[in-house]
Amino acid sequence: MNRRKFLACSAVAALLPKTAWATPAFRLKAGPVDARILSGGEGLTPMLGFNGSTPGPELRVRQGDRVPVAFENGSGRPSAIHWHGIHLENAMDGVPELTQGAVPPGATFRYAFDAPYAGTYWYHAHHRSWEQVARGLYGPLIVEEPDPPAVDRDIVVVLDDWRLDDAGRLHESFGNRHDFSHAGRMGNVARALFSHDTIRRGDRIRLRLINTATARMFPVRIAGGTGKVVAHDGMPLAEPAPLEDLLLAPAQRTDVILDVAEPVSFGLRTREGLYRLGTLAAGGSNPAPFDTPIRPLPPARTPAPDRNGAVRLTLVMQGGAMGGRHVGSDFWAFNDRSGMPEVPWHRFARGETALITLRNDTAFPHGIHLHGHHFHEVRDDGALGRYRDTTLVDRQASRDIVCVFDNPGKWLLHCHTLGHQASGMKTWVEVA
Ligand SMILES: [Cu+2]
Repeated sequence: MNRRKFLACSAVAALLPKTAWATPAFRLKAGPVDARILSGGEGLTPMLGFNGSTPGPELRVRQGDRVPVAFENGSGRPSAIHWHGIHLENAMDGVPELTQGAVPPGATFRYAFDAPYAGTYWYHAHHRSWEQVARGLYGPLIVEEPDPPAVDRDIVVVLDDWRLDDAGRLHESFGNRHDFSHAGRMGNVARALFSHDTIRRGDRIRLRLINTATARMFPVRIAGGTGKVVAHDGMPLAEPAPLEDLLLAPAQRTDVILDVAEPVSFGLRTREGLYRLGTLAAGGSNPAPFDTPIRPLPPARTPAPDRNGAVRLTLVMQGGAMGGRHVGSDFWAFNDRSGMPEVPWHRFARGETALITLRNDTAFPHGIHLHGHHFHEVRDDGALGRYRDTTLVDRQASRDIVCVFDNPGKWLLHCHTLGHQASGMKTWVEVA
């Protein structure tokens, strides 16, 4: 109930000329879909999706694969697709202001990129993203380890919210200035959507949580089993961490491995209590449950930072409601500058390490995303912490990150509250 399925995408090489692709290719056709967000008996929600569904199909590849994707734009508006978290070649990053032109309605754009690191990623529209992602143009992108951890089920859990009117249609308040200057477009319905929903008591399952919402932070409580957090933003933890309440900012992902004791429920923690996002019903029992400890995922071979030689930079988040300053026609700014500058905020030599202080001088939290790279969060004790592509900086707080800029090209750096990005909170860097 209340669960739409999004199906694994089949390889469709047969539909394309043999000479066009060396490996099986994916096809993503954007277009209108009718989504079942509300429970049965209530109306369908006209949205946009890929291959007939939102979320779009799960693209599942192996680490090191070349990933060709033909994007057919049947959405009726210009668009482009960003492959969030993948360290890919710059021309495939899907950012119309920076790396390509927007794909016109009816046209096809052929993406192709390598997937160097295993993990949980996602793809989403990056043109007028505050509207197109909210309309449903996104899906999961899973890069499997060469030797994946043994589990009974590998389940993608999309966390999202929607702003619906009484008839179940998307509220047409996209680009609302009040949303932009405050916390972004919040939905009035929130759910966890599962790629599979059959589990058994005694199963060991891998849960890949993805926050695809354009604005909502998801404080999530998982009940029904014991488990460990094994990765954030696709990147393995050196040691799995105890499963406690999670917090996912927009675009963040968390992988959990869980031993199922009973139905597994996902709750959104609110001031009014726990809001039910969804439940994996447990049918039957696994006759041979795992009795081994949950092991770390294989480590990613990522570049080692040179902290002694690091360039020091500060990026200050400014503006917004109650921000006490004007930033031109936009609401938000980085370092007194709103929107895309003509020149990059900083140019890095390829392989250069940077220590960047992200300082939030605003009254709202921001999840800051860097394209084409991951970076370490610096812990309070100064040690390198989680390795992420999107980091949450609380209101009136500051966070240091350490990044090795090893991927050449022009990379967007922006708030993933997409209305904040649209109204000023973005910039870019260049790696030469
Ligand atoms: Cu923001």
